[in-house]
Amino acid sequence: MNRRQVTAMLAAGGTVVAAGQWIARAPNAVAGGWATVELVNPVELIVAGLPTSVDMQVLGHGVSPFADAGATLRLVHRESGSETTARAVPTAENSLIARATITLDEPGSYSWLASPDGYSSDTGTALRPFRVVVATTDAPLRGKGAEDSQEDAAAVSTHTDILDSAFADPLLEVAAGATVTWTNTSAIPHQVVFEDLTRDSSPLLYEGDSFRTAFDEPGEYAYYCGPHPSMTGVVRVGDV
Ligand SMILES: [Cu+2]
Repeated sequence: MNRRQVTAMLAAGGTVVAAGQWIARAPNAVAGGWATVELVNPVELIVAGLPTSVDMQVLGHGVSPFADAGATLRLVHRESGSETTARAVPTAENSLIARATITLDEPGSYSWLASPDGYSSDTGTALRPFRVVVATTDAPLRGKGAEDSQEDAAAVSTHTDILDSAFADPLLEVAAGATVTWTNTSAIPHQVVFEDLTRDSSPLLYEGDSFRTAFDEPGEYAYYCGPHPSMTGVVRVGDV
């Protein structure tokens, strides 16, 4: 199956072939279209054990806020893989803001997925990871650039595009240590969300935006587009 056929199939139905398998996804039900979740304020640090309110908006087609829309949040502690769930609910009738109160006791780094109402709880918009810290700690926080500095300049890098309704290379085979860069060449916002939430997902990528990440460990890394979960792909890492 070539790219054009995949694109046509997506337009017709909402299943896509990835790594030789047919994968069915729940349809997006928010007002019959697709939706993303955007935080009103970024979350960088949360203090362990302290209930923290987080405000967000559910955006139709990545743009228009829905009134009275909520979201289910899945928070994954990246070091242990343990999961916590929370609900974001509208702050008032006709409110464009949904608020969640989350309490996390385990310090460390967290990935989180916000699934707008109507999305299955295992798909949704991946939000930027944040850290949970103990209030009394003297330990310096790990700097934001730590991951960049570990990058091996000699590692192979691969580039691929995101099209209107498909990943241009749904199966990418790379050597261990390679860096993959996705660029959204479409006017439609897309996202690269790994099914393994302990991995970094991209923010929402607008036209021309790129996201890159390194794959050090051999294996198969399945991903999908947050707003359009029927768009899927796999990065196969190993000796190829
Ligand atoms: Cu998309």
